Amino acid sequence: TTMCSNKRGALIVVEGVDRSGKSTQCKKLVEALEQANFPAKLMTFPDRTTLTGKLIDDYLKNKDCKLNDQAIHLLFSANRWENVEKMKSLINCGVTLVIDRYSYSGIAFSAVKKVMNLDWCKQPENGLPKPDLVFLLTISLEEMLTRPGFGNERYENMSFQNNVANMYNSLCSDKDNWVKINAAGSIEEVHKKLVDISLNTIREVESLPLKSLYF
Ligand code: ADP
Ligand code: 2DT
Ligand code: MG
Repeated sequence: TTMCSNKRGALIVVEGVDRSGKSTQCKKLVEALEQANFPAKLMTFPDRTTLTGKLIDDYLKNKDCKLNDQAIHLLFSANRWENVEKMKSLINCGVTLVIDRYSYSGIAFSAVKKVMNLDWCKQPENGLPKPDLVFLLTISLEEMLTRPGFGNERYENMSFQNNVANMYNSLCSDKDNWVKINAAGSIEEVHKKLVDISLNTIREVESLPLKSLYF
């Protein structure tokens, strides 16, 4: 086994609707943490590079792909499960993972379809590494429309995103490891908040065991 740091890294997730700034902020957060001498790595879900990720990519791009709502839900979850060993070994070696979308995207995007109930959507996520901190970037749909527009992927439309925003809010309620951030501020304003809160969490959890997610 490889020798690694006695302090573990934190598992930090960034969630939010389309164009709330997740990808921009995740990248800047990793850079800032590394600058501050905290090893950090960016991860993104879906991880489109793996076998399940390629199926998911086809699905999101509306390619000829016959996956039903249940099957794609489980593939998104499998796409996280196949990364668990990698995630745990990085965290246990002291690397903070900053993750662009995680189980909450999985639950929210599937549950709003009203095909499977919320509880069904949560089940495959049980047992995954539990985030120490979840940032929910909030933005009004009007503000979101001022940013560069929807692409051609599935789910990129206003009514779907509005339902997802409501679902995120209900997933967030009374969870102490969630922090809502007003994402309408400038990129730098939002970034400063994320860095401050992340550094506190990294210090808080460095000697605590990584938990598992249970809904
Ligand atoms: P997401 O990953 O949540 O979809 P992105 O980080 O890709 O969002 O940002 C979407 C677009 O909005 C990009 O063009 C980005 O440059 C811009 N953007 C991100 N954050 C802000 C901000 N705070 N203010 C204005 N524009 C922003
Ligand atoms: P972006 O690459 O723009 O983030 O879009 N999604 C994501 C799900 O439906 N389930 C999931 O488990 C995850 C992680 C959200 C990715 C799209 O995939 C959706 C938008
Ligand atoms: Mg993004």
